[in-house]
Amino acid sequence: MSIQWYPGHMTKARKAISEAVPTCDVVIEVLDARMPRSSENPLFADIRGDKPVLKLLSKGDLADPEATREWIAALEREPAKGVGRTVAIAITTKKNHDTFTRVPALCMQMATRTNFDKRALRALVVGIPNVGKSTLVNTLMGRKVAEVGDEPAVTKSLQRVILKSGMMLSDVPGLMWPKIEDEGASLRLALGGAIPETAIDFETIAIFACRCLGERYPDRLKARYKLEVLPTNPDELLVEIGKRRGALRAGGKVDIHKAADVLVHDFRSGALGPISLERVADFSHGHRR
Ligand SMILES: Nc1nc2c(ncn2[C@@H]2O[C@H](COP(=O)(O)OP(=O)(O)OP(=O)(O)O)[C@@H](O)[C@H]2O)c(=O)[nH]1
Ligand SMILES: [Mg+2]
Repeated sequence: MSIQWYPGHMTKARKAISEAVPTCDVVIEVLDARMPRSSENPLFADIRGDKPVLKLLSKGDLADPEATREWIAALEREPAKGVGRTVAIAITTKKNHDTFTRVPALCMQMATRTNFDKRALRALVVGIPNVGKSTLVNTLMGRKVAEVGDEPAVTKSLQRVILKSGMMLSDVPGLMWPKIEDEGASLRLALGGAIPETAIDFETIAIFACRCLGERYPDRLKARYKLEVLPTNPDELLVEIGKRRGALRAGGKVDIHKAADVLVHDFRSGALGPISLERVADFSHGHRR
């Protein structure tokens, strides 16, 4: 299964991003801390060329802290294309003050342009849809200037803002790539909320969640849904979750769509606790899940 979801505004966004890169000092690439690898759009490496890149693992509160530490170390080990090195940090709206102070300071350190007032540097915020780019721009501005929403493709065009410090930030629409070939990556992105329900069926996402979380975080599922034994079959697990959470149709039969809704929303909201769908080790030694 591969996913094709590339709405028209993304073609325009890709062009706008490519045009904005030459005049920016730093590219801030926002990744989803729960799935840093799948949320890394392969187009960005080409588009940004050799501009310094600050990788922000967003939604840090929703990810497993140990996995996030491993990812930061792994991302920082990756060779940078241009001058300097790749810098990665985790951010979360639970610690806005940290983001507010650390991100501009890192951008200033990373900028390579000489003979200019570093307070006036220009940063371009890129990333996949729904990863938290506009939220970041609002945090750095200290007030709401960009539309934010819990669904992909909220931002439809490039928006420039100037921080109090003089730094210019560009918020851009989330960008996907035309065809996501990797099935696991597609499902993780959909579970995380980067791909809309219109492009991938909710039940497929929930069955994937049952399989993936059943393997990685069985105790969380047991605790949340008060299950003593976890069915190993993902379809059966979803039925059990439906029963436990009262996702029933008239007559008492489990409503699978409602059960899927419960599980996916529990994951996205953090009700299952901090969860990482990808670990660095999954991608080493030629092992890819
Ligand atoms: N739990 C949690 N949610 C976050 C965090 N940052 C952003 N969000 C939520 O993620 C959702 C998407 O945020 P946006 O800032 O609109 O994402 P975006 O990357 O601009 O999305 P597009 O414009 O669609 O590309 C919103 O519901 C935010 O509240 C975070 O650190 N923690
Ligand atoms: Mg946005």
